[in-house]
Amino acid sequence: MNEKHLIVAIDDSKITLTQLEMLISNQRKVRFKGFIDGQQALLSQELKNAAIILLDINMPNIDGVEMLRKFAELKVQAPIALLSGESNLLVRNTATLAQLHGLSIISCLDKPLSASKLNELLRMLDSGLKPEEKPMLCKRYGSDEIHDALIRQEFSAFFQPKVASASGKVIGAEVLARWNHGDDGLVLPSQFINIMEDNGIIHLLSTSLLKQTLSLYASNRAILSELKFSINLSVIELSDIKLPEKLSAICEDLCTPTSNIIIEITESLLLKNIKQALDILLRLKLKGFNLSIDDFGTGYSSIKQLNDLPFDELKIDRCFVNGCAQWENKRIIINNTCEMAHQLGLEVVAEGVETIEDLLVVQSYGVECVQGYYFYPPCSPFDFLQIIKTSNTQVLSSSGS
Ligand code: G
Ligand code: G
Ligand code: MN
Repeated sequence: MNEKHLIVAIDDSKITLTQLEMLISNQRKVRFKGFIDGQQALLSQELKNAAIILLDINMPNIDGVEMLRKFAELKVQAPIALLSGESNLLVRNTATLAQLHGLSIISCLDKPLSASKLNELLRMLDSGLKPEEKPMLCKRYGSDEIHDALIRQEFSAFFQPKVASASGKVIGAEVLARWNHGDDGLVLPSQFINIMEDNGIIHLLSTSLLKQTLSLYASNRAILSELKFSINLSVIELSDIKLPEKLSAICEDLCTPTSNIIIEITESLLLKNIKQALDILLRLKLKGFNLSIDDFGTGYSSIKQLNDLPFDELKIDRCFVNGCAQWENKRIIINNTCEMAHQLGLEVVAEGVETIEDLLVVQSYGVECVQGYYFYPPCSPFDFLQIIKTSNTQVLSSSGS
């Protein structure tokens, strides 16, 4: 089996392809395939096997914009780096379009590509594409299978540490569901959350994860008592008028203050049934829970509308955070969101911080808390406890010296 990463480049300039081929031939862990014609690339097997696709935007027969549309139709998974002769608004807007297509744009590169830029790209390839984080996109699970797995308690809570922007201290964690599937290994939420929602069983998952989190907390109070745990609730669960009582009863049973729990609700759909949502959110607040608005910026609500809802925290979606050092339009959105959120008394969390450059940008806008692969990925309860044991003593000893 060939273990080398395959880099595919599509560019109508033969010089560019030759130059890329020469640069890449110096690398041990990668191989290269260049296409001078987009149509040929679309029909090729290489496109499916690519680890990265380098795509020229300006091509005569089939241009980069059309290529991206075809990539989406073919469900191309590989991250894409856009190549262009000049970096301008057109490249940025093309990247936005690709994201709307659900494609992942990792970079925009000026031509000619330098060896250092290429190395940066290869480093991203090594760090960003961990196989355990790659969803198994082909397999679909049935609702009965998922329901049985819930009863067998095959879903477990993973924890992604949240870090205080100013001190670097771990101040909490987001609880993320993982399915320990007997045959398929660790299955990610994108393969079961929607099905659970459609079949009215999502509350079973939330309850199970809340109980697992509270048990972990109760047995490790000495190191966890100061931390806040964020649980994701589906908007669908806000149709259960008894939700606040149910969740607070679970906290009481496991002797954990509700003030240690943050409830995250995604922005999209939230405003559909505002009357009922507000009733439930207000009573969750009265019972002591903290409320967070998740994936902010991806739905249709304005921050003004959200002001009517009793939220404590706003999480800026990772599509704005990721690459904000590079993209001015992302920085403008983050800056404005932070400003308004702070005026409304909300704390801001930046999700999906992967690089030091993006971290510095969000810090400069006064984001209180950050979450992302730059610090920690989602991890098992065991790994999470190890992190807490080591990280916070490190912060203490470095701040004390
Ligand atoms: O964990 P991942 O890394 O893949 O999470 C993907 C998405 O699934 C996130 O948007 C997250 O909000 C959602 N998700 C993860 N765990 C849960 C859960 O327990 N309940 C709900 N409703 N959504 C979850
Ligand atoms: O609920 P929400 O959509 O916010 O869930 C967080 C999701 O983001 C999870 O799927 C988690 O695995 C993922 N995630 C966390 N940190 C990063 C990161 O730095 N980069 C990327 N690409 N995803 C991340
Ligand atoms: Mn979340």
